[in-house]
Amino acid sequence: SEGTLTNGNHHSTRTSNYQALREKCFNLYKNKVIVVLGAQWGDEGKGKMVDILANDMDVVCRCQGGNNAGHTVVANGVEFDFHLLPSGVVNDNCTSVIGNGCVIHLPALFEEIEKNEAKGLKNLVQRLIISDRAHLVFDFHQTVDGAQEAEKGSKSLGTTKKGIGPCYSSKATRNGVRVGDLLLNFDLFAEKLTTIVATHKRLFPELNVDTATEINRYKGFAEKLRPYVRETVSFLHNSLQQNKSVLIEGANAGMLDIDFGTYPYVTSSNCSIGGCLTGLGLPPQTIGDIIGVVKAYTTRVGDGPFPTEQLNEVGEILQTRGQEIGVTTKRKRRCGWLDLVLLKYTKLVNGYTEICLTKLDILDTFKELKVAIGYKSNGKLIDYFPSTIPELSNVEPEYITLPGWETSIENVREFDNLPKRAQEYVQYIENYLGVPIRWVGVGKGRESIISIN
Ligand code: 2SA
Ligand code: GDP
Ligand code: MG
Repeated sequence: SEGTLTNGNHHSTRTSNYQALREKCFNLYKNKVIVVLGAQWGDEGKGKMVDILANDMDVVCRCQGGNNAGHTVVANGVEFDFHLLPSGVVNDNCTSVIGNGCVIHLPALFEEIEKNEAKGLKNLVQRLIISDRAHLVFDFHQTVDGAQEAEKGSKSLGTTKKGIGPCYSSKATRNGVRVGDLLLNFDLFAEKLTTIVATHKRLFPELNVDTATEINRYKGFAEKLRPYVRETVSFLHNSLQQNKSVLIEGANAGMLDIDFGTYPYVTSSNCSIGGCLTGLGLPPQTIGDIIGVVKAYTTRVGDGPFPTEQLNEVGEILQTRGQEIGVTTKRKRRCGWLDLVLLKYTKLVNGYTEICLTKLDILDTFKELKVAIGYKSNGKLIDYFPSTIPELSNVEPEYITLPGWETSIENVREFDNLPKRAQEYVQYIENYLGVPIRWVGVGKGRESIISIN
């Protein structure tokens, strides 16, 4: 009878519908989203990778973090440093999206827009879209960030003091103020701001906020912001439906992820693949290539364990040759040997399909290179990445020593033209991780890249 699956005809119709629809659900859109993620502790050179790919992209999105990030792009000899703006803004044909998972300090956003317009980037208002669901970072969040760091003293996290943690805290306690709140009903916005300031004043009695002045200031910001804001979930899905190419630029990195990083020495967002989905409203079927950006050695800015750190001449050479200085805070970055144990772990979480290996040129002068290929904990090799600070702080890295190439590679553009020993270094990483290395960076500029395929 009607509606039962035993009826021959009906059964076949139902089956073919089911299969066709299921197929459609698996293959939502023709184009898949490309993702660029930091594979270590940040500053791997994501900005440069995004800039190279953005040439062929219609849309470039940020999905998490705020202006704690610092992404450098050197395009046609001009150096840009982006903090909240997606690095895709360098490309005139790209639309840039700041997604719902991001946190925005409006004064810094306007400053960044103005600074880059002065450097020659045109018409940002026509090609920058900001999610109405993104949360606002207020000045008091930044003050609280600094106060919490000061309170921790020698146990501080080494944050950028951009208010990232306190803002994501407000979001999680559901006291946060979103971009949409500022634009829709200003009285309601003022009420929310008053409440959140009062809450913070109770927690931090020394906090000095002139709420009335702040409300007034935001009245001006609201009108300045309005032309950029829209609902971004439908925008992105419509773009994909129209076969537009979309790229996600991860900020910070896997080891700074609030769940998978070296907690509590992490940032306050998911900087791994999960953040791409939650920070933009994309289902997993939309994700295609996941590019892990790996620096040819390891750096970390901020506090927390770092098993392959070299507090010696090696670390100093890496720091100076690599110009390892924070883009946002100008802090010197801590430096050490490449850590493949760490990379294997972030590969598990992120599922890289390709790797971009950056800054290989920085290793040009070394006679020998060490690479960590195992961790010993309490004298035994372990087959997992430690999840606690005490265990990670006490692991003993096991190193392999590879010969250096001791010659400049900055002008090489073909993999086969790299010195044999440099090829072997790259090959070793690829074999260990089982992920193809598709690009090798040999200098700062857009052109300083070797593409392998
Ligand atoms: P926060 O400010 O709450 O996100 O800090 C928490 C930890 O996350 C680290 N963090 C970073 N690590 C590397 N690069 C970042 N961006 C800037 C850069 C950093 C800078 O590109 O150089 O200029 O110092 C970044 N942002 C956050 C931070 O050091 C803490 O360990
Ligand atoms: P991001 O946060 O991952 O975008 O990286 P940052 O911009 O914070 O730091 C990377 C630094 O390395 C920047 O100064 C880049 O210009 C530079 N860089 C990127 N790739 C290479 C490379 O292959 N060689 C050299 N020498 N510098 C590079
Ligand atoms: Mg950076």
